[in-house]
Amino acid sequence: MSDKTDAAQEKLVALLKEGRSFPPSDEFRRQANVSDPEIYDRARQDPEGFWVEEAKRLDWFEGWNKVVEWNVPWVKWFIGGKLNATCNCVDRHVKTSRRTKPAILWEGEPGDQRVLTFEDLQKEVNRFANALKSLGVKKGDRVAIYLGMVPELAIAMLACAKVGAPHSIVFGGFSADSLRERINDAQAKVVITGDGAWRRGNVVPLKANVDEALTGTPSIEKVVVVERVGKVTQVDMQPGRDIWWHDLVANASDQCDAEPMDSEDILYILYTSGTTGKPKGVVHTTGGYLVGTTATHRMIFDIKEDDVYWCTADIGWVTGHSYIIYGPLANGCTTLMYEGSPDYPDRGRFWDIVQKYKVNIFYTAPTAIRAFMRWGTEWPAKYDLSSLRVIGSVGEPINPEAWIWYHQNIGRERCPIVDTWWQTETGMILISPLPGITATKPGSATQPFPGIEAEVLDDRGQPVGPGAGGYLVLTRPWPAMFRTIYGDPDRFVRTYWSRYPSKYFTGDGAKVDEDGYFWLLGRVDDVMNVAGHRISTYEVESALVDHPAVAEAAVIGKTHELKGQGIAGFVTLKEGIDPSDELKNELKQHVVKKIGPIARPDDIFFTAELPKTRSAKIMRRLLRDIAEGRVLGDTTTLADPAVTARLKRQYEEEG
Ligand code: 7RM
Repeated sequence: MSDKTDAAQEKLVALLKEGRSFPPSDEFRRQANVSDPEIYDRARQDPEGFWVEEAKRLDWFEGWNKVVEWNVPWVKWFIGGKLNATCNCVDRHVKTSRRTKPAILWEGEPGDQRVLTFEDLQKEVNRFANALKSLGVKKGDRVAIYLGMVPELAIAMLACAKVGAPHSIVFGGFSADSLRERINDAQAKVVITGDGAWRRGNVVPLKANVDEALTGTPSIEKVVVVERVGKVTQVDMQPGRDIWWHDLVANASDQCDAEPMDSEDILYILYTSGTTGKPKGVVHTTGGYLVGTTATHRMIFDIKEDDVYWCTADIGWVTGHSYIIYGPLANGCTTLMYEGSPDYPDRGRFWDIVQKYKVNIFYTAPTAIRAFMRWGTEWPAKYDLSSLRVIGSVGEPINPEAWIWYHQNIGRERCPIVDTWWQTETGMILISPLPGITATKPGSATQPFPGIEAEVLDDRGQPVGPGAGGYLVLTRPWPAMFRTIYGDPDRFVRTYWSRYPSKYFTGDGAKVDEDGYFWLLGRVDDVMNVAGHRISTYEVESALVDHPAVAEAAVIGKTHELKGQGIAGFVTLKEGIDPSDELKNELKQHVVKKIGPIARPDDIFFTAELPKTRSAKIMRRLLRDIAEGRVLGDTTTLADPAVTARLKRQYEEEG
């Protein structure tokens, strides 16, 4: 970082300490989609009316006869309404002047490019929808998708939605074991994958992983394989089961009628980590989800007809579902999909893409922003970023320093920053600025979106006062909320609706300041947030204990400069096994094998014993204190306090 920007940043950080906020400029406000704060009162007084207005912007085959029904925790929205998500994201735009407008701008990793207009997209989606039908996929059948960021991923999702088959997308960075578990939980009939995916010039062997996963997935009948990496990889096609995408669509018609879906029919299932080892299949339905994602996308990102919008997430996560595909396309917006990494071929790659496509709205994660900061201001400085109008952040709390850096070096002190809080479960953004209204404060996601009611409660369910920490809950239903955990309604009730009666428990800590602004404080459960990815401590522990050398393991999230949290594992070995650096690496690799590279522990620490309560529960809180170099918290419930004291000394010595 140059001295000049250092000084500028220091000045801004000093201003922050005085509680400075950043109101939208008059210029921005004048052109904003939403600029009148009365929207908040209007939505509070008549939330149903507010959402109905948004729902009317979509195309429905049949209207609803009731807006919402809430038998806590079971909710339904737009009851009796019939629609199809793909008709809304694609077909309806083809009937307008958007027909020849780019729907998807695709930038591939090795410099490949593809532009799909809404009409192109419609044809591709219809062909693949017909192909799915030819494989026997019918309304209600689950389809697993395990692909990199290629256009076929978007096409496959929209084709599933067109025929009414819920998709279950599994991030391409997950292992064969993780894929198998998700396929089996959803009882998927078909899996769509690729011969491989590009990652920094290397190939991720998607098809080989699928073959391994499919050794134990009786529900799978067919595998569709997209050719992406070609000759550089060898794939085995199993006759009768595996079909190339291009062969399948070669003779498929580009005409396909949409399946009319009930508002409450499942649009997709997406697995996310919880506090146990088993991932949860978050269920999203059609009507409310589309209303919620479309409205938030239009208002929060201030979308205009000719905008180029780029969300850098992978479609394997919810951010990609809601804010690369469904929200943007339902708004008829041009959405950019990038296959590669931010630092390949060099650290200017993102800014090169912004310049090349004249990106207007850019939405990324704090972990990426921290990496940009470390790489230095010279990278963005080389590029013309003047097309940018709104920039966003999602995935974890953004530290004020990173916020300021983003504001100065990417937003060039001109673009409002929207720090958007939400979850896989919420389906849509729930806490965020409206860029034409809200004065932002670096590090705060600011205020609940119109129609959303949030509270911060203490252990007894009482709202905490300004500035005090507590648990974030949501007290009213919103249209895009998840409806259940696939196949496990009890877990849905237990995890989210039992802590406080009639209130949705988010699992996040938060505080509210004197101005009513929300400050998110991170997870309060055993879920880690590693570079914006949700990973449960228990999943990693299970993977470690699965290794024959390991007797017991405790895993914690440890503050990490770039990733927000890194993964630290405290491991006790079986009798007669000697600790070694080779074994550490082997254990890390074992976790990669079991879960995927995103769960690779940063540190493994061997210990003879773990701190436990008298009822034999591992006290991760104390392990966190040790790993962060803090004074140990309350140790009165420990079975043997000497174990912890010894461990702390050993940790400090070994560093
Ligand atoms: C969209 C997404 C959800 C968890 C959530 C939080 C954290 C997400 C923010 C944030 C502070 C934000 N879905 N989180 N956004 N924390 N400020 N703007 O990330 O299901 O993968 O994760 O992420 O802890 O509970 S997710």
